[in-house]
Amino acid sequence: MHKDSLEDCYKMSTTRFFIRRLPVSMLAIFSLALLIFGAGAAQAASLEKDFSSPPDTARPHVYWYWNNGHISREGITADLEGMKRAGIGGVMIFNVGGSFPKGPVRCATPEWRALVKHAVLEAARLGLEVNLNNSPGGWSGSGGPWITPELAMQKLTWSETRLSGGRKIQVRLARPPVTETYQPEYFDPPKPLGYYRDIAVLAFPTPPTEQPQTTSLQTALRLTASDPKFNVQLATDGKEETIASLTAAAGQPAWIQFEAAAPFPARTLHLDFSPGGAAQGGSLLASDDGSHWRKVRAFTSRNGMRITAPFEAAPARFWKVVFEAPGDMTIGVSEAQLSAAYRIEDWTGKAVFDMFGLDKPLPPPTSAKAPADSIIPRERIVNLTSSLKPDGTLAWDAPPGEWTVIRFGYTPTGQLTGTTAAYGGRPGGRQVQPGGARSALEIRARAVPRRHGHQPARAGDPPGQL
Ligand SMILES: [Ca+2]
Repeated sequence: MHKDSLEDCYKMSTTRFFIRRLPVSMLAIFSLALLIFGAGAAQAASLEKDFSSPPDTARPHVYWYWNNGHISREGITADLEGMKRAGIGGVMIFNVGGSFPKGPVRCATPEWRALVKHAVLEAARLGLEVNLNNSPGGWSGSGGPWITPELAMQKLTWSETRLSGGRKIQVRLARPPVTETYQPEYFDPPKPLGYYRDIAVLAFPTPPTEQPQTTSLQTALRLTASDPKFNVQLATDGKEETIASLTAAAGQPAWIQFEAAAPFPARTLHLDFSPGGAAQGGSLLASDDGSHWRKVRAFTSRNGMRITAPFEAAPARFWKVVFEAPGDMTIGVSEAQLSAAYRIEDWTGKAVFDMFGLDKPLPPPTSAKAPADSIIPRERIVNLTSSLKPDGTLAWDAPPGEWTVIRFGYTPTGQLTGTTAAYGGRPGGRQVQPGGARSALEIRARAVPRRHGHQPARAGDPPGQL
């Protein structure tokens, strides 16, 4: 639009012209005057009145924690009457467990439901609103005792079997590691679980670095450490729960060392740490004589749990892991292994098998650097799933060569929701995969009376499912 016609347009309306040219402060005064001397006078009076005596719709709501079954009719009434006196407008009932010892009323029992009903009716009497968190057990909207093992959150698990081909094979494949127990409630002893289902059986030619002649060299490595009290057995027994403590001498670095009788073609360093006992990082060094060292690579503990660090280096007789750690810190080594097999850097983190460190960036993919003899061509992978019998026996006419057979399955993670309030006489809460949430919501819906909030309850009201 042309400038002149734009001006004309403004002049067509005196008010608009006036307003457009007013400074902002003048506009504010003009608006305020309208508010005070017009209809705003009544509004101001109402605002003052509502401020001194707020309507129910403006009153605050609060969380109302029911601490692990410590609830009673008298307590509920006293709480609600106290909140009413304090000006509270409504509550959200939130059952929690956590570190509270169990109280007399267990969550989701008929007794508990009767108390929820009592709370809702008492709130209605007092003109308070009631909301319920969408799970009976605290932050456990995704799980509870109604979740059976097959609905629980699962993880992949597998076992490996090495065998020589060129013959008809009949072998029992080991059942992969399974979550055998879980602890359903805070103070309860563990209960059996042991749920497992097969997914697939795959076979592939065993890479040369993982064949017996190499793995036997790996097994023969001698492990020593800077700390004479370091328990080598605990660091090499294959169990995460057994831990070897490594304490540095004052002013000296802590280290462990692998020694071979002949140059060993190492390709991956594996370290597992105890919870809270991880080194911040460190370096891997190699030597031919145990005196003159060359640096192979550095590593850092991204998640404080585990390190899988591949590298390319010439075979050497001595391999030393030097840890970075504060001088007074004791490192807890669950497992330490130097392997001739190549593994992808931090593969357990990339597969989300590690609980921690997910907020930190993963190392870049290194598969492009993988040695050619460690790569398994897709076309060499044989699917043997249909040859697995229910008892775990595999019948296979195996082609010549060394083979690795992997039996994949799944088992519950064993993780529980928290802070789960105690449940009455049921197997206990398990976290679930999506789909189980519907069950949680159904349980919740059944607990809510059909009449609540400001609607006063009357004799003969439908009681819902309480
Ligand atoms: Ca161990």
